Amino acid sequence: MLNIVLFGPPGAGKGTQSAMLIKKYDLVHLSTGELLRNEICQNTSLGVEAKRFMDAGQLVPDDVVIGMIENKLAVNTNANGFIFDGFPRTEEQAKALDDVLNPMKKPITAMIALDVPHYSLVERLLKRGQIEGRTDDTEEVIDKRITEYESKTRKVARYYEAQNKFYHVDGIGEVDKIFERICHIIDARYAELKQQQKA
Ligand code: B4P
Repeated sequence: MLNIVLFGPPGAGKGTQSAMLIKKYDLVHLSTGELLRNEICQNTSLGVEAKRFMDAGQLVPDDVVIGMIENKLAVNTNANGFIFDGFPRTEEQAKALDDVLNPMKKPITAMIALDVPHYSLVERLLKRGQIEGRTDDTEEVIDKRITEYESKTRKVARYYEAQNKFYHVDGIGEVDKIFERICHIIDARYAELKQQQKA
């Protein structure tokens, strides 16, 4: 089973790469951003609450996001594995994820971070804002989202580093090239785990 956490600041390309990875490895895509936007579209009470935070560039409270992920894991018990896109974004979320996966003997395989400099993030997100009209892709909100990432999310990498599961790739360049870099890490990690199982 492959359980991959795709990590990086807003606009790093997590969603873009996840869409390709789920096809290649036959995994289930769990994007908390997408799940939250679906709730907003359907005007649910969860969506109304989440929108306030998202439009302010803030993280949605942990209990809301953790509950959503637990529900999705519970209805996908036969999956080959998952791509966690945009989750976990806090240490509490990372611990909650381990608390669900470890007892099932389906631990996180690797966290792969996409390294993208600040100016490229802003450029990409402003461009997406013009094309898709996402209300959180405005200059002011993008700044807040990146600040929120630096203060609350970046440290999640250390959580996986402590478990020897942290990897990172250059997230600049053609989408296909970045995809190759990520696949290289996943394939090597998978082979390593297979060796360990045999030993
Ligand atoms: P997300 O939906 O996760 O959005 P994201 O971080 O902006 O995007 P991502 O990194 O996936 O970038 P993408 O591939 O789209 O989060 C939105 C909000 O939801 C958060 O701010 C927060 O409020 C809330 N939220 C979500 N999860 C949460 C959690 N766990 N806890 C609390 N709150 C949570 O790429 C961006 C753009 O770059 C695209 O237009 C793409 O086409 C372009 N691009 C991608 N790769 C490129 C490349 N190689 N070169 C050039 N452009 C590229």
